[in-house]
Amino acid sequence: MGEVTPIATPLTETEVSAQLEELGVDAPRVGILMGSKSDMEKMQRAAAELEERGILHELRVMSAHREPDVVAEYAKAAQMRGLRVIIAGAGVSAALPGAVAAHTELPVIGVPLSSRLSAAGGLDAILSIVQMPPGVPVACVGLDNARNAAILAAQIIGA
Ligand code: RP5
Repeated sequence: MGEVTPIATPLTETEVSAQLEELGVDAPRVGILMGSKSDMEKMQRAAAELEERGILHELRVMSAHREPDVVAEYAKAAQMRGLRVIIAGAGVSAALPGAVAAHTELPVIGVPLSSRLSAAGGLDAILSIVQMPPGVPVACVGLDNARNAAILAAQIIGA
C-alpha cells in the first residue's frame, strides 16, 4: 500500500484574490495595453486617471496582429501577476481587447481609438470591439475615451 497524499481543497476565487493581494503589495492592478506607440497619447489619459486615484497600473504596447504571441502570453499571465482589470485600446481593425479576452477571465475594457487610418471616423474600431461573439465579452467605452475606461476599471475593482 502506497502513502495516501491528502488532496488540497481548491481555493475560492475570493481566496485566490486575497492571496494575490498579500503577495504583491506593489503589483499593478490594472494593465493598460495599446496596439501601437501611436496610441500612447490617448491611452495615457487612462494612466493619469488611475494615478490620480492611487491605483497601481502598467502601460504596455503590443499588437494583436503584429505580436499575437506576446498578447496571448500577457493575457494568460495577467491574473496570476495580480492584475484585476485590463484596459486595451486599439484603432482600425481593433482586435486587441478581444484577443486579450480570449486568454483571460479578467474583465477587459476596450477603448476604440481614432487614428490617421480610421474608416468612418473610428466606427471601424468601435464595431471591432463591440461585436464580440457570445461568451467572450469585452466592455467598450466611447471613442478615444480612455479616461472612462480607467473610471470603469476603478469601479470594477472597488477602489
Ligand atoms: C492599430 O492601428 C493601432 O492600435 C493604431 O491605432 C493603428 C495605427 O497603428 P500604427 O500604424 O500607428 O502603428 O493597430
